[in-house]
Amino acid sequence: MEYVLLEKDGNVSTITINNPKALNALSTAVLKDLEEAVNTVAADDDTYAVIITGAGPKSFVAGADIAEMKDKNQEEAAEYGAYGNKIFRQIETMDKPVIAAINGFALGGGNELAMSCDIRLAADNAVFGQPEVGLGITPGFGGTQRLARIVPVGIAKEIIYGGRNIKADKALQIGLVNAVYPQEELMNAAMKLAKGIAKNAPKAVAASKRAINKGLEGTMDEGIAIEVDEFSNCFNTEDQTYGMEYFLDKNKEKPAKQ
Ligand code: CO8
Repeated sequence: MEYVLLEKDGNVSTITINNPKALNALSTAVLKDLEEAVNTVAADDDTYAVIITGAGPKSFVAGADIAEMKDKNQEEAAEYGAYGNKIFRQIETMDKPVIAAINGFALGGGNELAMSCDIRLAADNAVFGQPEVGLGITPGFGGTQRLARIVPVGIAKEIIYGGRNIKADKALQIGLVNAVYPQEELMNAAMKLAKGIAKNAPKAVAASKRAINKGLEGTMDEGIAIEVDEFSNCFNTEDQTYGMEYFLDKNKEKPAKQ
């Protein structure tokens, strides 16, 4: 892959978007590599948690590639939007927790990529925004939908209609990110969180992700029914058998996770 680095540390895979000439903007070529990396980690049974970040000290992802987008017609724009959305939806729905480590600009498609991840951690130099209306378009990789679900709807509208960027401290205040770290500490913090999650039963973490995500799409009763399914299915896993046996009998040897 030319535009994405894929690394593995224990059970944690890190996807780094690397398009330095355009502050890691998402051209079709970058999206293709991102898709390949996402498919690879999604299919890797030994990856229990994933980190997505941007290469370099300045930018996570500065959005879709404006130079490439500029001359698209309506049909081509819809195709480009659908392609990005397909990849982001896969990140959102894959059976592994995904942490965005936001190391600088997260604008337009960059903020949308971060929002398709389960958890967002930011460096203190991070800048967030949906500047699309200034370019004469709406957000196109899910920004109108995800931002309005992650932060209060009035705040989402202010950010999207205003097209004004916000800094990391404001992103923390509105709940767009979980935490802000000094730039040089961001990746260690993301890895520590990922490894902490990866210590738990991966099937139970995946089931929790499905229950939360699917539950949020429906009523409370539907959500509870989804949780009952996911919870009871866990009783077919060795993680449950051994997890509970180990809790009750500390002399037992802890087995490898399923
Ligand atoms: N696309 C293409 N090139 C970019 C982008 C981008 N999004 N962002 C930066 N670059 C390029 C610049 O053109 C520049 O190239 P060059 O060196 O050849 O002149 C290089 O990266 C460095 O950028 P700057 O010189 O501008 O760096 P600054 O530090 O001065 O500014 C900013 C950094 C503030 C991040 C500035 O580059 C900027 O505003 N970038 C654009 C941000 C933006 O508007 N992003 C949203 C794009 S639209 C979008 O994401 C929609 C998603 C859904 C699309 C679906 C469509 C169907």
